Amino acid sequence: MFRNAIVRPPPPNFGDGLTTVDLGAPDHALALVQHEAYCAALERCGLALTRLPADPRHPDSSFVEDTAILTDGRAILARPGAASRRGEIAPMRETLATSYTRLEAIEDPGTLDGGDVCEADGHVFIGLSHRTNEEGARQLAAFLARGGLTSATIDIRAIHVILHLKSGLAYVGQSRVVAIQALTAHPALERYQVLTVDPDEDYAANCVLVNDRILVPSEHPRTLAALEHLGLEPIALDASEFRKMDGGLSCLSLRF
Ligand code: CIR
Repeated sequence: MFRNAIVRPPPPNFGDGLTTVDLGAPDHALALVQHEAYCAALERCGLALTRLPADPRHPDSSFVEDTAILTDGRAILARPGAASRRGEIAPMRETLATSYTRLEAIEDPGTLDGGDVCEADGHVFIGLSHRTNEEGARQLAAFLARGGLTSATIDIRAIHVILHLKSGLAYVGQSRVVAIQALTAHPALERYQVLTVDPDEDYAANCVLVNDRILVPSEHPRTLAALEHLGLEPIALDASEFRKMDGGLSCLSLRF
């Protein structure tokens, strides 16, 4: 059960952030509207929000999920694979210090983005990506093991349609995952019921289970219907402006 979330709105220079997609420049005013709707949805799911101020020093800083990994009572600061995002960690350390007595951190030469970490009821999938390296994954696995959690790595470096593991994989409870086709047959998912998204709807694999609701990007009707079929209650949210910067719904909050 999540009770809290940390969010940070996109700064005016949000379009100067990193992106690999060619969807045009994001509209900042619209991104703010979409971010506010996202925050309202989290509140509807029962979460209390810590709203951090926009940080123009770091254009990608609205993607707070990448800065830390939060499990029951434990927190570890990430070490982003992109050098331009490393400065996002110190402010997050201060924020998390108000909720966590002990903070650990991924150390050099490890790199790890929170978007590569997918928790599934006590078991954690760690993506090896162009952002998260083997050393970062090893450090995280050791940290998780100390808290009684198991983990497995999933190498996504050859899957060019996703930036992070969670761009293509979501845990939706009761041993069920939503995944893009390229991940469906991965041995790490053997024991799970896999709902494969239609290739036209890859972006919807980044959906977010928040207590008894699930956040889904709008305009992905087949995924939405499939989730409803599983008995889940979706909240559809437009994330078009974040998508232009390679971001999805999960990236926009740290939930704990
Ligand atoms: C980046 O490239 O780091 C940002 N523009 C997007 C990060 C998206 N985060 C995520 O998928 N967890």
